[in-house]
Amino acid sequence: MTKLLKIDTHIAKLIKLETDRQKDVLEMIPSENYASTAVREAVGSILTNKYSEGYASRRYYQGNRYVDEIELIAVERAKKLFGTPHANVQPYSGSPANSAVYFALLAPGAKIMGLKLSAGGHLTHGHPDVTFSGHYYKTVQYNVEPNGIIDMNKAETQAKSEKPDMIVVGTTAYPRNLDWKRWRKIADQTGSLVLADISHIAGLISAGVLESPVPYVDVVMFTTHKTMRGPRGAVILVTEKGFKRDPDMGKKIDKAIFPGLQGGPHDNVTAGIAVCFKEAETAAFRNYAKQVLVNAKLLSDVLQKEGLTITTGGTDNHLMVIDLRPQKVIGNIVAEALEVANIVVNYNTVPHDSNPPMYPSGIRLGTPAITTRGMKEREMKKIGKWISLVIQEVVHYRLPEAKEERNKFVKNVNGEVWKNKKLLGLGKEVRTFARKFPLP
Ligand code: DSN
Repeated sequence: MTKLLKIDTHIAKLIKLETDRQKDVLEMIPSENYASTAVREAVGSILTNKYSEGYASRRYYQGNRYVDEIELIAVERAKKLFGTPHANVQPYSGSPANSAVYFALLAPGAKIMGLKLSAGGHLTHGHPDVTFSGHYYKTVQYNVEPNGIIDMNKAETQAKSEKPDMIVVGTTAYPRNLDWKRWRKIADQTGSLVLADISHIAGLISAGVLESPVPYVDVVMFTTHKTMRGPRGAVILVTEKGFKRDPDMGKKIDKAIFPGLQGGPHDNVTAGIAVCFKEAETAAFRNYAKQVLVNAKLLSDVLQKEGLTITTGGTDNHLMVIDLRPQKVIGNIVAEALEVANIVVNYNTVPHDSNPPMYPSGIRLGTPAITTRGMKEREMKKIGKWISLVIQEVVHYRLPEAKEERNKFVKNVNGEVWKNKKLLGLGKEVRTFARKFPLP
C-alpha cells in the first residue's frame, strides 16, 4: 500500500492496524471469513472503474467486452456449482438480494412467512417493525421451540392457516439442519413459493457437506462472503422447480435487480465472486468445508463439557449459540470480555429470550474463519477452554432490573473488563497462538 500511505496516511495506518487486529484475534463471528489473496486482487483491480448497467450483451454503456465475459464466467460457475439453470451475480449484498426476490415475485401487500429474528432468522425475512419486508408486505413469523429447534408440525399448521405467498427458509443463528423436503411439502399444500436463504451455509452446501435446497425450493439466495469465502456480494439462483412454476422467473429476478433496485453492478466484486467459485470447485475447499463442521461439533462438545449450555444441545453446521441464562450474565459483557482475550464473537438472543435484543442472553460463535487459518481439533480444545475461562471471569456481573440503569451498567462493566489482568494476560496468550496461523 505504498501509494495509499503517501496519499492518505491516516487511512493507510488504520488499514494496517485492522490487518494486525485480524492477525491477532480468533475471529469467531460465524458470518465472517478471510477472502483469499486472489479474490482480493480481483476486488482491488481496475474493474472498479467501469460502469456496466444491464446484463452481458445488453449493456447501457460501451466498453464492456471484458466485463461481459467476467460476468458470464461468474454466472456459469454459480450455475454449475449449485446445479441451477439461472443465476444472477449482481446483488450488492444479502438484503438487496432478498428485496429483489420479493419485488420480482410478490405483489405489494403479499404475505411472507419467515423465521423470527430472535429465533435465528434475519431482519429481511419479514421482521414486522424495522425493515421494508415488514412494511411493504404482510408478514407472519414462525418460531423455534424452547429447546431451540423448529417444530415442523407447528410450522405446517401455521402455514396452512396463514397461506403465505412465500415461505422464507433461512437462518443466521440456527445451528441445526433445515428440512428442505418438508418445507416443500408444506408449500405445495399452501401454494406458497419457497425462498431458501443459504447465506450462512452456501460454502458448506457447494462443498456437499450440507444438504442442498436446490431440488426442493423455487429460489435460492446467498451472500458470497461467509462460508463461500468470496468478496462481499450476493447471488440469486432460480431452480428447475422455480422455472416450472413460472417460466419467466429468471427474467423477473434479473429485472428486479436491474433496473428495479440497483444501478451498475460492481464489476470488481463480480470478478471476485467468479474467483471464489473457482476456488470452491477444488478438493482443498471441500476439505475446508468438512473441517469447518468437524471443528464446530468438537468445539460445541468441549464447551458443554466445560458446563456451558449450547442451544439445541449442539450443532450440525458451522455455528453455535451459548445460552448464558444459567450463568445469569448477558451476552454483551461476555462478548466484550472475550474481545479483551482476543476472541471475537457477537452477542445474540437465545430462543425465547426474556431479555431485549440490546441485552440478550447469548453469544453466537462459529468456525469458518479460524478453520481458514488452518486450525483443527487440537486448537478447538484449547479455544473451548479459553472461552469457558473468560465466562467464569465475568459471571458475577448482573444486568440491573431498572431499564434506565442498563446502558450505564454495560458501559461501566465494559470499561472494567478492559482493565482485568487475567483477561489481558489471556489476550496475550491468544495473540501469540493466533499469530502461528497466518491469514491468507
Ligand atoms: N449480518 C449477517 C450475520 O451476521 O449473520 C446476516 O446478515
